[in-house]
Amino acid sequence: MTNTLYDALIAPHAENPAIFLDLDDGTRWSYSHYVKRTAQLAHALRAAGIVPGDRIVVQAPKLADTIALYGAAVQTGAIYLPLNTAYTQSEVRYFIEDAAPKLIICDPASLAEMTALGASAQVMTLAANGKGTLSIAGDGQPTQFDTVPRSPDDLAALLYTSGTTGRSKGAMLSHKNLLSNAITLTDLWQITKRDRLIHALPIFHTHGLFVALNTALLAGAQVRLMASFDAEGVLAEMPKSTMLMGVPTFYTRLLDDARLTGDLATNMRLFISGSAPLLAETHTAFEARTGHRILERYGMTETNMITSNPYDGDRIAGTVGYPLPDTEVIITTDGEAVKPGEIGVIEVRGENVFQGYWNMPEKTAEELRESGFFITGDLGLASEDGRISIVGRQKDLIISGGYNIYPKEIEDVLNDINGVKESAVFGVPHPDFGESVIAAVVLDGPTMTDMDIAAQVTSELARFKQPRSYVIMESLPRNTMGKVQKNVLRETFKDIKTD
Ligand code: MLC
Ligand code: AMP
Repeated sequence: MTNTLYDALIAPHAENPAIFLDLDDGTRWSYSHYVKRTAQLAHALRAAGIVPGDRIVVQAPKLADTIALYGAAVQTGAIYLPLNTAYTQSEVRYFIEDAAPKLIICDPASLAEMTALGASAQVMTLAANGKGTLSIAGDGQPTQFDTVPRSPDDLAALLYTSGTTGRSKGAMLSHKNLLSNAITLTDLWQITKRDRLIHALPIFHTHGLFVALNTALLAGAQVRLMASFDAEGVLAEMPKSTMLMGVPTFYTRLLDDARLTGDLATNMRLFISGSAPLLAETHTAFEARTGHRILERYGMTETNMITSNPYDGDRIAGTVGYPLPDTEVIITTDGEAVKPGEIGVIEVRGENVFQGYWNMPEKTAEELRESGFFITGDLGLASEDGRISIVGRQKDLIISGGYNIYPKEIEDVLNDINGVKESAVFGVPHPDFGESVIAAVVLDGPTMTDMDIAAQVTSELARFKQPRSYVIMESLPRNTMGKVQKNVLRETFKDIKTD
């Protein structure tokens, strides 16, 4: 009996004494300890009634136990559903209603509201100090668990990604989707047990959860698990580490710190950037300062990683490199492949591509072709030798500090405010976050200020989605078809002050 992910990522470490997790408080978890703790939490999940296929919603701090919980979900055959810790109650309600989880794990501070939202779901807690009812339920349990068999096509995770319609879609990721990508990346980036990864990303998204942790587990690498990114902490870890995975904001913030030098980074082997476009100037400045050329790669929640610049060979600023081995990329217009050098939509096919959207067969059919190609909504071109550059997005999307923000979701919230007639949300360049969210608002009456609007948005939207500036307009610019011209708004307000 096999369990695709567990057998490859976790089981081999049962007797491995090497350090897996090196935590902020100086605590270190060996790989074998991780395997044991995963088994204890698997018993806790089973005691909570979890059976294969059940969804477990996790909105929990970044802890070793959270990573053991991920392992325990895999080991019990459950579907792991992590949520951004910044989401408001109103945002979380949707995910819980849509995914109908059997169990919710949350911070004790959210216990009452999660219990109210959770309907029939059980709720357990995991606090930033590691305490909570989940930990207690795991303590004292046996350190071995009969792993539940799971085949390559069974689901391992459900990751929600916002959509252009304003409704988030749950991307169904199978054991095979996750494992195939981890194997490819570990091999391509030459990750081994000699590596020590500085892990400063959140663990509720593909980047920090799968790209970083699945590859580390596969290779047996050490992970310096930092609760969150701070430039000073990352710089302090560099002399003892070999790899960093980050969003472009990590690199601009590191460059803002004079302590980043080539000497500090001599032990480092690889700096990887993704989740948002890395400006060529950041790439160049980073090389000038440290001697390291950042390796940029491109991916999506639905597809895991799609392309990567080469490990050996030219890492070219402004390009996202070549399709990963076993991953096909085509550039299309109206579904037809275009010639090298021509711009079109990036489509991708391979074992890494998800199984469809949870409960949304029509959305799945729109974006995932029967041929297996997934339509990313990113615009790009391929060079003669197959190197991909991303030149824009077909989808109306803002990426701020690596977080995706869909304007439609913000516009829906704004348009629901009494006194707001209509709105248009768009992104403008931002030196720290890459892009920043701006809202143009047309009022029904004269009495509202941007402060009034902002106050009403706060309880609805996570902070990172909230507009950083509002412009009150008489009317929105529209083309002859009546469509709001966001390009005009972006151009008009490109220099607007944001915090
Ligand atoms: C935090 N804030 C943000 C923000 N992150 N605002 C806009 N965009 C963001 N990305 C807000 C907070 O609410 C707060 O508001 C203020 O900024 C400071 O918060 P903080 O807690 O101090 O966070 P900060 O250090 O600023 O966080 C920035 C960051 C973080 C870049 C370190 O956002 C981050 O870790 N991003 C990584 C996202 C990620 O993992 N993406 C991968 C998606 S997977 P105020 O008002 O209180 O100041 C994917 C696929 C792929 O895309 O290819 O990888
Ligand atoms: P998500 O939906 O959070 O998984 O984000 C996926 C999106 O992030 C992609 O569709 C791209 O638009 C964007 N993205 C990821 N990596 C890169 C990159 N290296 N360069 C530009 N955009 C990227």
